[in-house]
Formats: sequence, structure tokens, C-alpha cells
Amino acid sequence: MKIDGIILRELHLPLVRPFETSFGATRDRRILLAEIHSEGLTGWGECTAGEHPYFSSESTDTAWQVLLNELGPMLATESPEHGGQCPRIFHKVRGHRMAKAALENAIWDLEAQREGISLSRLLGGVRDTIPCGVSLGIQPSIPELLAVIEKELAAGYQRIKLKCKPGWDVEVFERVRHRWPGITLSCDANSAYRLRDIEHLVSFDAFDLLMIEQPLWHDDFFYHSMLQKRLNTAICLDESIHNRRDALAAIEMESCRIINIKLGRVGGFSEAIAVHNAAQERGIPVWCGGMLESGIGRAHNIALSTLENFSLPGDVSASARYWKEDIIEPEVTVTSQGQIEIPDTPGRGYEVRADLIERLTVRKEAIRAFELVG
Ligand code: OSB
Ligand code: MG
Repeated sequence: MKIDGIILRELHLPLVRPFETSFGATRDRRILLAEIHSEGLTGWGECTAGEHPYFSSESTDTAWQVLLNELGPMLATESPEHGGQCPRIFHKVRGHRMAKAALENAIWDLEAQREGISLSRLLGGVRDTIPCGVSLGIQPSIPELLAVIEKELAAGYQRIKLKCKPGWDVEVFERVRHRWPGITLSCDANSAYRLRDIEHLVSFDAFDLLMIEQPLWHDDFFYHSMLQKRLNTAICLDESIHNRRDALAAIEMESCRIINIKLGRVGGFSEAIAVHNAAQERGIPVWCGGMLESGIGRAHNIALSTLENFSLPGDVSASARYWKEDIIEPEVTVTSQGQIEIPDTPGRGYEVRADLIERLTVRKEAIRAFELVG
């Protein structure tokens, strides 16, 4: 496909409520979108980098720089037919996976429209509904957390994930389990624990958690493997997994029994599918993580979650949990059974609200390579 233009945009979107993890609280999102024009169609991609380089080394600003000066010009001078060609085009740039994913996913988004099939089908998805969970940030108090859980269970969500850190863990799990002995519950530490906490982490086994997500260092396999040997509860890796090779290493070392796949963290749909397939071949279930995405990233997460081995509920939930008004139409909704129904219309299945996006845009820049290559 001939690329006629690539535009980067930064949107300011306040969350309806702050989201707190072990590395800090987010109130306002700076959403970075890539918009690719080709032969009368527009593909959209979302860069999931955070406002600060806390979850990963990327941030909104590093991604903007790399997209504008490196990746955008590389893509502009190629005419990829498939999103799957993007990793080769971007090969020279090390890391910066969230930036790469914004462009690669926009090409897949375009390709599905051009082929007149749903993005889910283009990716090889097999589900017409996906199971949904929620990720609940650290709250000011346990009673406030219990009230939030009550609301999300009433809405139908199939799994509750609690953000945790030293000082916000066993007492919280005790109170939640006491109130709801049977719910599917997991926790996510975002690397808040160290080796001295191993005995403490082993005590999490008492709470029948579905998994403990990324308890130790963001770049570790070895100590997670040591910890997994001590735990009955499954470890799930998030931050540590950047590609298929990482997934294979983690599985081989028994550093985890479950993998969280995030499109941005692995660099886009191609690598996400590769991680999914590698895990599936080895009997390791996966689920789709979230990064407080706008509707565009959310639509892409939904399409990815239709692949067969996404057998556990993801952190992909309704637009209204995050935004007063989402930038897609219809907004993402979750049924009373805690499922999202997969649209079967061509492309991403959710229209982009261009007028609203224009109004929310605080920074906009065209990739300049087109002027050079004509
Ligand atoms: O570790 O899964 C995580 C949000 C920002 C950064 C890291 C994580 C998260 C979430 C939120 O858990 C999931 C969501 O989008 O609801
Ligand atoms: Mg996580």
C-alpha cells in the first residue's frame, strides 16, 4: 500500500478516576496516536508509553521523538503490504517497542479495512466474545477498595486484579477473600518486591490467587524462577516479556506459568502473535494486559484477545471505566456476563471520532519524509 501521510498526535485525556500502582498514580493521560493515510483509508495506532518512563524506559516524549525522527521516516519510504513487514522495516532501531507498535498496529488497522475483513479475522482470531477482568489500582483505604470490587462484580467482570505493594497486600487479600471467598482474584506488584520478601510472597499462597503478576524486577527471569519453585500460585510475567525469545526463556526456566501480552510492550501485533503462539505450543495460557488505553488501543487489544490461547480474562474493560467520553464509536461496553462482543464489521470495528480527536489534540506533527520522497 502506498503511504500518503503519517500524522502524530498527542491528546490530553483525564481519567475518570486516578489509577495508582506500586510505581505511582496517573490522573491525566497523554495519549499518543499515529494516523496513517493510504489510498483513501486511514489506519490508527496508539502508542501505549506512559507519561513517565516508570513502567518501561519509554515515555510519551521519547516515543514522539523516535516516531518523528526515526520510525516514521523509515515507514514512509516503504510501501508495506502487511503489518507483519514492519518489524523488518524498524529492525535498525533498538527497543522503543511502544513507538514501533503504534505504527505497526496502524498498518494492520489499514490492512483490515483494505481487505474488508475484521481486524480479529486478519489476526487469526477465533472468538466472538472475550472474557473481561478489571485491574484495580491501590485505593486510599480497604473499605474504599471493597466498594469498588462490589461495583465491578455487579457489572459482571469475571476476574478482579488488585494492584499490590509492600504494605498493601496480605491484609487487603484477607479482607477481600473474607468477603468474597469464591471470586477469581489475582494481584499485580509491578516489580515492588525483592529477594528479602520471598517468605512474605510465599504467604500469598493462602489466598487462592489465580496468579501473582511481576512480583520481582522488571528485567528478571532467574529470580522469578527461584520464586516460582517456592510458590503454589502461578507467577505471571508482564514487564519481563518483550518478545517471543523472552517468552521461550521464561517458559524454559519456569519463571512463570502464565504470560500477560501487551501490544506495546512487545512492539506490535506481529510479535504479540509470536508470543501467543510460542506460549500456546508449550501449554502456557496468555491474557491481554492493558495500559489505560483510549478507544483505539482498546479496539486493538480486543481484536488481539480473540486469538485462541487468550483463555484467561484480560485487563480489557469498558471505555466508561476510564473516560467520560471515548474517542471511538460505539464505546467499548461489557455485558452483564463480563464479556465483550467482537464486532465483525471490516477493520477495527469501532469508528474513530475524528472531530473529538481534533478537539482533544494538543500537539500534532506530520512526518516529514514525504516532502523528500514526494
Ligand atoms: O501492569 O498491568 C499493568 C496500567 C499501567 C501500567 C501497567 C499496568 C496497568 C494496568 C491497567 O494494570 C490495566 C488497564 O488498562 O486497565
Ligand atoms: Mg502488570
